[in-house]
Amino acid sequence: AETAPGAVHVPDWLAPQRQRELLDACRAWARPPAGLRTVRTPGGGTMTARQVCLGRHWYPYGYAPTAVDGDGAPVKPFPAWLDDLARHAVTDALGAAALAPEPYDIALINFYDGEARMGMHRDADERSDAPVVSLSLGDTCVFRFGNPGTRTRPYVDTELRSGDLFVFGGPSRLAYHGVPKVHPGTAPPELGLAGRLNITLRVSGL
Ligand code: MD3
Ligand code: FE
Repeated sequence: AETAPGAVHVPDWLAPQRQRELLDACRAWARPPAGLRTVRTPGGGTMTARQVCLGRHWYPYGYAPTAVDGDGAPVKPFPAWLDDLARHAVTDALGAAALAPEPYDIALINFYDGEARMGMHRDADERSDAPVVSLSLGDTCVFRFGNPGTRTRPYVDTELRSGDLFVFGGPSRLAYHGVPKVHPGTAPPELGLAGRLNITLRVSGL
C-alpha cells in the first residue's frame, strides 16, 4: 500500500524462513570486529538504537571515506545477495522502472530494545536518489512519516511488523521519518528475537 507518494509498505514480504535467515546474518554481522556499536551524535548525545554498518561506515552525518568502524576495524563487506534482495524489493514495491543502475552497496542495521527510539530525521547522506529499502524483524514498532517537506505534524503513523518491507523512493526519499515507539514482546515467538531489527539497503552513489 502507498503510504505517501513513492513510499510503499508491503506487510509480510519476508516469509518466516527468510526472516530467520536474515536474522542469522544480522547476528553474525553484529559480532566484533566492526560489530554492533553505539553511535555518538555531534552534540554529545548517543543514539538509543545501536547500529552495524556494511559496506561503509556511517556516522552522524556522513559516510566515512575510510572503511573504519567504531573499534578501528574495517567495516564488513556488503554481500552481493543483499543487492539482489534490494532489487527484488524495489521491483515488487515500485516496479522495475524505479531500479537504480548502480548496485546497492550499503546496509545500516539498527537494533532497538524496548526503550530505543529514533527521532524525526531525513536520510540525506547518500549521493544517489535510488529508493531506500527497509526490512523489519522482531518487535512491532510505530513508524512515523512526516508531512512531506517538513518534520512537523500532521504525521502519518503506521505499524511495522516482523517481515514487513517498506520502500522509499521518489518524493518520499527525502521525507522526514522516525520511530517513536517499539512494542516489547510482540516479535513472532518462533523467531527468538527480543527487540527489533531494521535493515536498510542503500545506494551510496559514492
Ligand atoms: C524514509 N530507520 O535507518 S525504517 C534509518 O526503523 C531509519 O530503524 C528506521 O530511519 C528504523 O535511517 C526507520 C524506515 C525508513 C528507513 C529509511 C528511510 C524510512 C526512510 C530513508 C528515506 C526515507
Ligand atoms: Fe532514516
